Amino acid sequence: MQYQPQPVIADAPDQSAASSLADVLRAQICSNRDLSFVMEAHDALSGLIAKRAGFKALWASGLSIASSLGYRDANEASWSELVDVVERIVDATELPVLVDGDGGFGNFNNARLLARKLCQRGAAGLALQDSCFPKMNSFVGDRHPLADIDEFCGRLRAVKDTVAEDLVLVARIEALIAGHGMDDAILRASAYAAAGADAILIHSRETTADEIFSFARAWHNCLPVVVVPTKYYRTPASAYRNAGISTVIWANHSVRAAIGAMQHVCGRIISEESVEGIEPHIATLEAVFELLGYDELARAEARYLQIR
Ligand code: SPV
Ligand code: MG
Repeated sequence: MQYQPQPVIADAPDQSAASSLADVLRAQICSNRDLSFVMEAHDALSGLIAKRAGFKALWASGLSIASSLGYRDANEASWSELVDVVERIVDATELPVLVDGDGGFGNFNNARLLARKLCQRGAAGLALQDSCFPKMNSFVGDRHPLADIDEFCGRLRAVKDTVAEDLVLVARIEALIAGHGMDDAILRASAYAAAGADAILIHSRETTADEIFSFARAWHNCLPVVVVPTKYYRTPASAYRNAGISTVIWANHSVRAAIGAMQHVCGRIISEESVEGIEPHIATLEAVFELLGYDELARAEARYLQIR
């Protein structure tokens, strides 16, 4: 039988796009000209849903990933579990993913190892926060010991020396969470900028964005500012634009939506002993197959399975 060359695969992933995800993320986060929005993902499915909704970048949230793995957001999940999840999010979505790396899982050495592994798995950025290991979620309790400034700068420099421009490095300041006040937050921002951070994430547990805006005024956008409006969720996007904020991270809203929806459905099924009532309110199987690209598999089967 004569050999027939096969056409190239139309659905093959665009490798050239994958290699520049850090540049794409940098263009979003490090631009003060327009406000960017980054959406939480805790697995490939939530990443795909965010992509379909129109988000151009994802936040691999420590809280959300820990929750979906059944851990508390207190460094119970290991760095290798984190990078495994990140790899699936990147692979499925081909979007730039900014990874919540907590404090880097230890000292400078753990932080640079994490950064190298994240690069290998296709992450586009790493947010490192100035907390001690093990960290505790910023909204839990009042004990949030901060890292020494010079020690944390060592973590940032080690990451930068290891991955250079291949990862966007976001230095996250927990000074306001820890009750250290604005002067310490600004001091830390200056030190982290000098240590090589590409952007500053200033975190707050206040229910208004006032202290975030005070920080932005005092900081004068010396580096782009990233914010996480989890507690000050009533603040409109226009206020961030007016303050020159570069990026807003919606940090945990998909996992919280999923928890609410699953609790509701499980509750109804157990009380009604039937799934009839909830069927119109949940995703159809067709929607699941469409989201996960089963049509591509059907086309690939037609091309490769040689069914006669
Ligand atoms: C996360 O998403 O894990 C964060 C943001 O660090 S928050 O939980 O809001 O502190
Ligand atoms: Mg976190």
